[in-house]
Amino acid sequence: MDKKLKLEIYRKMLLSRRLEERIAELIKAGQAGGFMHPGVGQEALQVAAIAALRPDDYLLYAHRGVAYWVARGIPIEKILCDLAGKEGGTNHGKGGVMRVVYPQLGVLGESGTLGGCFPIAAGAGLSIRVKGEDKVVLCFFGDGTSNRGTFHEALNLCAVRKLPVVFLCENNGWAVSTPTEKSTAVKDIAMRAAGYNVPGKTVDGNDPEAVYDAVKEAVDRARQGNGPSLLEGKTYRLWGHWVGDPEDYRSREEVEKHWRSDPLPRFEEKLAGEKILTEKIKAEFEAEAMATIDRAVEFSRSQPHPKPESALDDVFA
Ligand SMILES: Cc1ncc(C[n+]2csc(CCOP(=O)(O)OP(=O)(O)O)c2C)c(N)n1
Repeated sequence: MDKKLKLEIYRKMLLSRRLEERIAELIKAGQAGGFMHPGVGQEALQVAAIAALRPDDYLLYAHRGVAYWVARGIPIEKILCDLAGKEGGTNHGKGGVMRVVYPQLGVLGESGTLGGCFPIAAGAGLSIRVKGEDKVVLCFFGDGTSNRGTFHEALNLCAVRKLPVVFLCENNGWAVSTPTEKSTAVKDIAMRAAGYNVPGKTVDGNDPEAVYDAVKEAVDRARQGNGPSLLEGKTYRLWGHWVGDPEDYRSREEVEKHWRSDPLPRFEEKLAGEKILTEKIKAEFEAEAMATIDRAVEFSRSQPHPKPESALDDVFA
């Protein structure tokens, strides 16, 4: 990563963190609805991986957090409108925050039925092949979701057909209240790559540089026609499964331990040590993030809810 890219990744991680903090406030104040799964602590993995894509590549994100959208460049006001069920959202206020879809930037959405993303990713990969394009699909998913049958079917199909799909697991150690070791027989999700004869790699998901390098390598490989890869970033969900989760299934000590490897201050310190991030730049990024979020909140407040008679618009079948 060059200096410019490092700063851009840091800026987007910071903006994502501040946006999630604001969204949590709005939800707690009853000013936004929907079911928000916070991604606090997983921003390094999400932002750095997306930085390795081309603007015309496809993205299937997982259900956790806002950093995917911030990283891909979806306007913040649209995200807030989706959250508040307002017409200005990417789904015109009809899908909530778990249905952000932005085809202009290849963002194909996610599946609320976890595991639904995998066949869609394989299908997008197949469409690229049929059309003779050189795009790539990046598909995020959680460790719990990797136990769905669709994961295994899609990975096998992509491997056999050498489809350009990069599967990226955000292993945060938990699936709601179930720790990974109680649901999953392998220690590392990437070990499953061997079963499909594709490259598998586990990296520190809280280290943006390690994530970027691994994803870039897998993306380049897929683009050159050499097929899929299975990557995994080890990370941690620092907040609850949802905003308001009592988190009675894990200890305070465990959570506190992981706050000490929070990727945001960690990257901040690294970039400061490399003399890339100065106090002045940091202050500018903070101010810019807050102003962007304030403007977006105001915009979403000014937007109407969708009209009841538009309920069946955009229904294709
Ligand atoms: C098929 C299906 N089963 C269950 C759920 C309910 N659910 C939503 S999030 C979640 C946990 C998923 O865990 P993981 O894949 O590890 O991702 P994480 O939430 O930890 O980011 C579950 C069980 C769902 N949405 N879809």
